[in-house]
Amino acid sequence: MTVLKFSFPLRLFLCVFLFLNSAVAVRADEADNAAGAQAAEAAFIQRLVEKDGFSADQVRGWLDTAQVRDSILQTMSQPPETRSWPDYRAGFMTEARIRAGVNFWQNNAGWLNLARCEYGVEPQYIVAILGVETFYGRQTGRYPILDALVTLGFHFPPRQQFFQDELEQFLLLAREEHMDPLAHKGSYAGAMGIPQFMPSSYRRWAVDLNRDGVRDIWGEPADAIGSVANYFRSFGWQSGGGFLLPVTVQPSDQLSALMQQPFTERRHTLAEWGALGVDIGATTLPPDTPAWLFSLDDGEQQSWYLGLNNYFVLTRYNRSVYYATTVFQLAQALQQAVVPTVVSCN
Ligand SMILES: [Ca+2]
Repeated sequence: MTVLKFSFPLRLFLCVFLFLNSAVAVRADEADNAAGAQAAEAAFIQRLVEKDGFSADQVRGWLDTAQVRDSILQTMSQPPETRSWPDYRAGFMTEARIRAGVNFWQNNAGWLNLARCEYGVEPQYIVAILGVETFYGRQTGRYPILDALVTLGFHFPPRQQFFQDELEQFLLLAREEHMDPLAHKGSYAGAMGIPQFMPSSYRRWAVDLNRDGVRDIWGEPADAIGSVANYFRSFGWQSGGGFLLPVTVQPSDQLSALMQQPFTERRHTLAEWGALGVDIGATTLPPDTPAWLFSLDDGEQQSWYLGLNNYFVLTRYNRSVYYATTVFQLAQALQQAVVPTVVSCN
């Protein structure tokens, strides 16, 4: 290896030169980013004028009012979830969350029963989703939705199209529901209200369960409950349907390759899983039942499961098996803690 040696004045010159050079490069990057954001905003405004009938001044006004939040960009740039399954689960399956869930269930039993009758979704899964998402509405987010969606739509290139689309959906929602786009807060990613719906989900699936003329998933638990139930039904929820089958697995190259695929891609019928070396044991389920294979490692051993239809629907809310399994287990804990009521749907 050749080692270059420089005199002190030359080293000083090189240091200053390199520092100035990098500062110029950073400023050039910032200028490029600013120019890119400006161009994207101009295209966005034009789209909303032509496609949705907004006025250009109105959209420009909202974009200029929004505050770009560095803390949101930092959060989005963090590496993905690295907690172990036991740590993740322990963060949600607390006594306080179960107790608050029982209270929420009891306080909203009538709405939960109505949602069960109208959408066929059992109460414990709705309550569990709301418990994991926002502690039953206590933690619905502190960022103005407009700030979050503008920050990610124009200053976070990896997902900018998704967030620009959600911003468009949010402005359409505000117009339809007579909401002030500046008035509502949510998560750093723009998820809103007690069930944390993104704007596109709000427009598509939110319902006015309490029939007061407003779909309000921030302030009305009834509407939050109905909206989650409607969302689940839309993704194929089966009343009384199954969730999980514990299985044992014969390791093979084929299964190892399958496990490299995303969870959603690991779909086979029970008969096909059997042929792939997954031992299901005794079951009354038909052999053509679809199921998705996954495993959880509790630190001591790896446990294998086949997720059934309703488990898969839970992953439509959040694609993580940690998330879906936690919702399922919280639902079981809630069901055990609540005295069931007799439901009449007439
Ligand atoms: Ca309502």
